[in-house]
Amino acid sequence: MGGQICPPLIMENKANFRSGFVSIIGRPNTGKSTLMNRILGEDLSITSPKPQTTRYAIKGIWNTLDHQVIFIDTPGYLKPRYEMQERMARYISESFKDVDLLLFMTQIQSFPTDYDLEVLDLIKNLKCPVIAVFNKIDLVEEIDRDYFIQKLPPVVERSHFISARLGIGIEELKQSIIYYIPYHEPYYDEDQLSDLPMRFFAKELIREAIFHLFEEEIPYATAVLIENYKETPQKVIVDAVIWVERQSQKPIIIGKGGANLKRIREYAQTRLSEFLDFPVDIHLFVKINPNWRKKPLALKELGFE
Ligand SMILES: Nc1nc2c(ncn2[C@@H]2O[C@H](COP(=O)(O)OP(=O)(O)OP(=O)(O)O)[C@@H](O)[C@H]2O)c(=O)[nH]1
Ligand SMILES: [Mg+2]
Repeated sequence: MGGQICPPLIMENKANFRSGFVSIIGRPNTGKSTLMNRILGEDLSITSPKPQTTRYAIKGIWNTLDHQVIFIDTPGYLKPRYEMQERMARYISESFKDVDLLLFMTQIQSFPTDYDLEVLDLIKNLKCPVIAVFNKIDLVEEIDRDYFIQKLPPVVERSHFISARLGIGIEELKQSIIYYIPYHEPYYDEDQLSDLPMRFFAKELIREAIFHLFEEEIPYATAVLIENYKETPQKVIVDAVIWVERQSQKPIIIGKGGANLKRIREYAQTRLSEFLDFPVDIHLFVKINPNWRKKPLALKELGFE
């Protein structure tokens, strides 16, 4: 291992190959993760109707014979209120660096909000090209495209009007994205969908279950840690701990006779085994970690450096 993998013949064939990085940014809940999943054709990044579903910058890799585009799906930008949000904000600005293209994502039915304007202000002096993506066009009757386009700063080179959920306008957007990707050999293995390990997806699917099954504060007050991820010939075994912030949240997560915990487990188990195409057993434990969102050590354990 560790030697040169590509023989020269393959490199020659790849003279016209394009590869590069695209960051998707925008306020929470506009459909960034839905768009990335739509382009990849896989539910890689978790989505939910609640804002701030994505907590980490998630790389998704779109491979074809001619190109490899690495998307960075970022958490929706919010003003930092907690230590965690501050780290998320840092993540987002990190994700602007060294990308070949930025997708500024918003939703058409409420553009521009103050958040949109803040994000646009953040990127107005960037060196890399920016495409504006107006999502959720399925929710409006008519679109006066010029009205929206004239509100964008000059750094935005193109605009697309799409529905990530219904798959409208996606082909044209893909073409625009490729236009900005430079000629370069692939950065990752071409059969790879992400740079993240499987235990990360296990964790994210448990979080997605919590986002879908609980209202209000609970999804934001919980974190998931994978303590053990084991692949056996028969199945994958995952032991995960769900952190809650307060004593009172523990019975809510567990539910009557363990009913809620069972629903989380079944949801995540089904999704993960679909994703892996392999049987999965998930075991869940609930622990109280008071105010973990404000604790640097706890956040470090969750992977927020
Ligand atoms: N009607 C409609 N809903 C959409 C569309 N795209 C996404 N959604 C919904 O919008 C909600 C938010 O989508 P996400 O993809 O999680 O949004 P996000 O921008 O990644 O959100 P954060 O990770 O919280 O920043 C989900 O309920 C999606 O199903 C669309 O084109 N039309
Ligand atoms: Mg997201």
